Amino acid sequence: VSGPEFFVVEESDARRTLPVRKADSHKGTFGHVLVVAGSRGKTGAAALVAKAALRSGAGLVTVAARADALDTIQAHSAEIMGIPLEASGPLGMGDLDALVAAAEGKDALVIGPGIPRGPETGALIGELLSRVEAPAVLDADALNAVATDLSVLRRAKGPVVMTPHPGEMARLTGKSTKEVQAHRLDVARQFSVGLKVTLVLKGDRTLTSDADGRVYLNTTGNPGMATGGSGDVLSGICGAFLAQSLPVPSAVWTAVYAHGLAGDLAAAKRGQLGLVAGDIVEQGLCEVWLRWE
Ligand code: NPW
Ligand code: AMP
Ligand code: MG
Repeated sequence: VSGPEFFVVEESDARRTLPVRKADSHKGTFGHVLVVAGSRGKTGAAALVAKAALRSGAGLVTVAARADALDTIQAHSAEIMGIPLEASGPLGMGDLDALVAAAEGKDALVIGPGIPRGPETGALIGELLSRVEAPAVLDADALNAVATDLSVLRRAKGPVVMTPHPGEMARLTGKSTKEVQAHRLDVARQFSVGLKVTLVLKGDRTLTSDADGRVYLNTTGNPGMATGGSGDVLSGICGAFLAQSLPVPSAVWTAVYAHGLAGDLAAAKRGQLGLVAGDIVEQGLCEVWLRWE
């Protein structure tokens, strides 16, 4: 821990954040995550988010996706519940009522990995967040969707967490990926303070910057995690921690730490070349929890 506004997250910090599961707890105690993710051709993204959330202690996980993708998403895992979005094409205002209904009673939302994105998707996400109090994680194509008009996020009722990789951060800020990478700390801090969100700038040494400009540096993870779907796993872990009522930003920097450590433990079994995103969930996360229990 170094300086009043800059912290290096230690394993003991992350471990302390996690809730102890009391003997009389039940699935309702651990929250219900709504995952708005996946589409035909990108069903895996939604499955990875949902499985990561289930393996990170969420009580229940429901995926809302287009009907032509939902069966395939659910086929990845028996524990995933589903809500079909009956319209067709990219997500837009026509999906608002269904998503507001789906969000009712949910404790956290994860929006974005593999969603069908179109011209109305950003406005839809803004409108949804203006009607839902639960914390929301925006990742992947939800970030690309709101990038055209970030002001839609100012109406959000609950805490907003955004998890861009450097390419997505470039789209969010209008900078080049190279500029983002050259000034990671300043870019992350300026964005999170300006929009009053918790911003995770991913990559080697992921930074989590909170709405007050405190920045948390992560030291776990390895280049074996540079493989399709790794980020989708992180958004699922974040969603599970938020659904379990961990506050921002500690829910977020703990998720980042655990995700990287899971990647390190999975790489020790698979090798960095052999590592795939599903291994972070299946080979890594449970090892982290065992180590921390
Ligand atoms: P370059 O090439 O360096 O200029 P995109 P995506 C940059 C879903 N998925 N450092 C880099 O740019 C996702 O959830 C579905 C520097 C790279 O070419 C999304 O919804 C899967 N640059 C959708 O697909 C598994 C970096 O960004 C470009 C960087 C598209 O997501 C895969 C790629 O980013 C995937 O998760 C870094 N560390 N990281 C499934 N199984 O269904 C990234 N970049 O164009 O936003 O595409 O991230 O693949
Ligand atoms: P995404 O590009 O959205 O799939 O996210 C990739 C995930 O893998 C992020 O959590 C990154 O921090 C992580 N990752 C990718 N490359 C590296 C690396 N070289 N070192 C550590 N973590 C990485
Ligand atoms: Mg991603």
